[in-house]
Amino acid sequence: MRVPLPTGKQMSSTHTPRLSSAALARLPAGIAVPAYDRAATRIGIVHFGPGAFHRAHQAVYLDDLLALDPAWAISAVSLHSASVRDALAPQDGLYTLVLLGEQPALRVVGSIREVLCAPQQREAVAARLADPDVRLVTLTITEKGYCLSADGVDAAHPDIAHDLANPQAPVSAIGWLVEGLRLRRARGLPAYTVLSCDNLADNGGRLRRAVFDYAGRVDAELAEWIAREVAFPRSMVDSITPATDDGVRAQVQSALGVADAWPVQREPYTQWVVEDDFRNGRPPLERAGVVMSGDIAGYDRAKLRLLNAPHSALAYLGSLMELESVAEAMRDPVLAGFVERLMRQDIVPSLQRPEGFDPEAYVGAILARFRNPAIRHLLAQIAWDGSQKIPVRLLGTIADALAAGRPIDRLCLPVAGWLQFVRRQAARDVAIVDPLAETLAQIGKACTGDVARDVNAFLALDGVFGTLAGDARFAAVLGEAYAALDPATPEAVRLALAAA
Ligand code: CS2
Repeated sequence: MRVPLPTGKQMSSTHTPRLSSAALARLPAGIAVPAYDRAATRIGIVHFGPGAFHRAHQAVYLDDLLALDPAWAISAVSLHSASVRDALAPQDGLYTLVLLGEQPALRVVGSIREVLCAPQQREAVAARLADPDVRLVTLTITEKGYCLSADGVDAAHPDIAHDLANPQAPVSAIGWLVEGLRLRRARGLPAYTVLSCDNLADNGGRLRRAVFDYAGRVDAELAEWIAREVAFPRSMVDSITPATDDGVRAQVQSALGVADAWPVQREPYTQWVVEDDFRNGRPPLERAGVVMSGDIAGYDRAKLRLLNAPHSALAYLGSLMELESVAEAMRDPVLAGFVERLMRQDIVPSLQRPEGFDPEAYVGAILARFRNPAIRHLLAQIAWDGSQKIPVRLLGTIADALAAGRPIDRLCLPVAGWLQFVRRQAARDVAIVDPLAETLAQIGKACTGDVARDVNAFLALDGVFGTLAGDARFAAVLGEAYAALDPATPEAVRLALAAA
C-alpha cells in the first residue's frame, strides 16, 4: 500500500535527528536493535517490492537469521516509486517495526542493507541480480504485479508489452527476473532461486509459468536454461499489517528519540511456510522460525480461503454498513456472525487439510486476530484491488462448492458486496483503487438496480470471473445476493446477512 510520506528532506526540517547506524547505540533501553554487526553482513537476497508487508514480515525473519548467518542481507528494490528508497536510504536502510500486542513492542530492523529504485538505478539493480553472492530473489509485488493471464503472462499488459520490446531495459518484475537470469547465464554464473511471497494460490507455479512464457517470447534458449536451472518454490505468508499512519510515526519518534520516516506495524502473529525447493543454496530459514515444507498447497489454500476471503467479506460488506476497521466490523454481531458461518460452514469443507491442520483451531485463531483491539486495520485498505483479490480468495471456493453440489448462497454475498461497493463508490464519485479502476467506475456508474443487467456487466470483466462467468447457476445466485443487498444501505445489508 502506498501512503504519502514525508520525504527525507521534509523529515530533517523538523530538526529531530534521524534513525541511522550511528543513532543505534544511543537508542533507549527496551528498543530491540539488530543483534549482529550489520557491516559484516553480505547481500545475498534481492527483494522486489519492499512495501510495508515485506518490511514487517520477511525482512524481520531475515533480521533474526542474520544473527546466525551473515550471508543473507537484503537489497530492496522498488519497481516504480522512489518513496521507500527516499525514506530508508538516509536511515542506512534501518526502520522500526511496531508489534501491536497488548503492550506495543518496538524493534529496529537491520536486514535491508541497500534500497534501490529500479527506474532510477537500473545499473545498480542489474549488478545486484548478477552478483554471485546473490542466490535468492524474492517478491512481494501484490497480485497485480505479476501481470498474469490464465496460463502465463499477459502480453497485452503495458509493462509486459514494453519489456517484450525492450527486454534489456525492463520495467516489470517478470522482465527484471528474466533480464537478471540472462546476465547470469551470459557470465557463467549459477541461476538464483525465485521465491514469490505474495498472497496468490500456487504463487511459485504461477510465477514460473509467467517467467517461462515471457522468456520464451524473448529468447528460446534462455527459456530452456531457465526451465533447467531455476527453482520457483511456493510460499505462504501471513501477518496482518495495517498501513503506516502519522500516529505510528509519532509513537516511534517519541519512543526512539529519533525520527523514522517510514516505520511499519503489524500484529504479533506471523507465519511463513516455504516449499523446500531451492538451487544453489538457501538461507537456513527454519532457524528463524520459517516452516519448510514439501507441499504447501494445503497451507496456501487454508490461508487465502479462511483468512483473506473473510477479510474481503468484512471489507466490502462492512464498508456498505459504514464501518471503518476490521475490529469494529467484528464488534457488529450480525456481520461477525455471518463471517463465522461463512468460514465454518462454507469454506472449511472446501479445504485440503495439511497434516496436523486443525480447521476449528485455525478459524478460532483467525477470528481472535480479527478482533485484536490494538489494531486499526482499515476496511478501505483491504477493499483495494478487488478485481485481483476476489478470484484468489473467493471464486475458487465457489467453483469447488458448485462442483461438489454444496450451496453457494452465503459465498456469493461478499462477491455481491464487492459489486455493490463498486457501484456505491462510483455513484459517490470516490476513486476505486484497482488496476481495473476505470472500467469498474464505468460499470458502477451504469448500474441501475436491474439485477441481470448489472451483474452481467461485472461478469463480462476480463480475467476476473474465469469459467464462472459462463455458469448459469453462479449468475443466478450472485444475482439473488446482489438483489438482497439492494439498496446497499447498512439496514439492507444487515437484514440480508442476518438471513444468510
Ligand atoms: C488483507 C491482507 O489487505 C488485504 O487484502 O486481507 O493483506 C492480510 O492482512 C494478510 O494477507 C494477512 O497475512
